[in-house]
Amino acid sequence: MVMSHTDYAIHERAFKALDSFLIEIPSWGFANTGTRFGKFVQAAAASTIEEKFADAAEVNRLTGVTPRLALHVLWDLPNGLKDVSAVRELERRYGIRSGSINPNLFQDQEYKFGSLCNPDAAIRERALAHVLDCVEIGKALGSRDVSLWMADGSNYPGTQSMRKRIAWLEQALREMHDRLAPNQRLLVEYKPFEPAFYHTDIADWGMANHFARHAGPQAFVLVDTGHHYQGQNIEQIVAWLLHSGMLGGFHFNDRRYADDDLTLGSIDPYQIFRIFHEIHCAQYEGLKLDIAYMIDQSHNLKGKVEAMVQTVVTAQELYLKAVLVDRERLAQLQQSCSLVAAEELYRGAFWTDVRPLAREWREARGLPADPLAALAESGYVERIAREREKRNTAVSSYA
Ligand code: LRH
Ligand code: MN
Repeated sequence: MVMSHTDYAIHERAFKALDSFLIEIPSWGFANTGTRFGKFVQAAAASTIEEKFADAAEVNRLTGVTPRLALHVLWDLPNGLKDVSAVRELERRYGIRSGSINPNLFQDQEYKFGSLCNPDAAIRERALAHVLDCVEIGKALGSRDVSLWMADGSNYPGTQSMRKRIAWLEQALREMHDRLAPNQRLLVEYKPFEPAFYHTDIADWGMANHFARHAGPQAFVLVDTGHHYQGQNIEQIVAWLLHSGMLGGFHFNDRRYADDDLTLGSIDPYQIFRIFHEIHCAQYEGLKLDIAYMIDQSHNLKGKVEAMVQTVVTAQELYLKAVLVDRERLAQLQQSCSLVAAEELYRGAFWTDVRPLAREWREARGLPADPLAALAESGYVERIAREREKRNTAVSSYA
């Protein structure tokens, strides 16, 4: 089939985009997770760091775009720096590199009233020691990003000084920043509420932006798509962070209500398309970007490896749809305020079925055309379920 010049240009643009699109997967996405109302155990779930690397390797074998695994320190390196050599061994054995290092400042009992924002200076010190350990773990593993989310906040008005907590956190993040190696970055993740339900110390992009700027030039903002109030224009926040050079990365997931951590594109695929459009426009207009694309989901009901493969494929497809927008033509229509024509061009790309193009790219790169079908044919999930089911038994109730 002879391709027209336009088709050829689109084909080249699509292949170039898919070649550059890598997405990091979370170790915790393979583990048995639940809600406060319970956890439905899956026989195939990963409960050791080795099993998480094995599952990540399977996802990368099938998709070719997930060479890095995000690690959550207390869950994956419970002994901190002492676990680094074991993780390096797993990296070699499974061909998967360690990705972002996620400190855990929300699990320990002493963090009841906060960690880096706790009124008790000794508790703040211990929290700071943990994040500084995470910086050292990142250096030892050659990971670039230390990705910080804090549950810190309060549940009742008048019970905490929000301004004192701002000052304590500014100080701690500055000390953390100053410990970073030249190639490391600190990503500051915001979240409006949960588990705190009156105030959260890093509640929105403005606060995260302030703390990142105050910490230093290697600190940036991380946008978790599930961490926004209903009706918030997330792609506008992304446009602002692109404009100010403060966009460090994403935690992709989907939601109907709050931080539901559902699989990407399952509720509002158009949301992710609108975000990718802002990024492609910025690149098209010459902005030098360094964005960490990461998945942050908890697969409470779907099969965990299946859900991860489905999510990666969906992310590729939405990234590709946004690449197809004719930016030159759109800029003209925006300039002439040709609203309907601009919207039809923009939305037209979203309506485009890019799955044949994505399949073609996979075949050209020696990858399974349909990763989900290849996973089913591989028998991988059935095999790990047999190997792991004895360890994956039912859990105790919430209360
Ligand atoms: C908090 C969050 C954070 C992770 C956790 C697993 O809601 O998004 O990024 O540490 O989920
Ligand atoms: Mn997150």
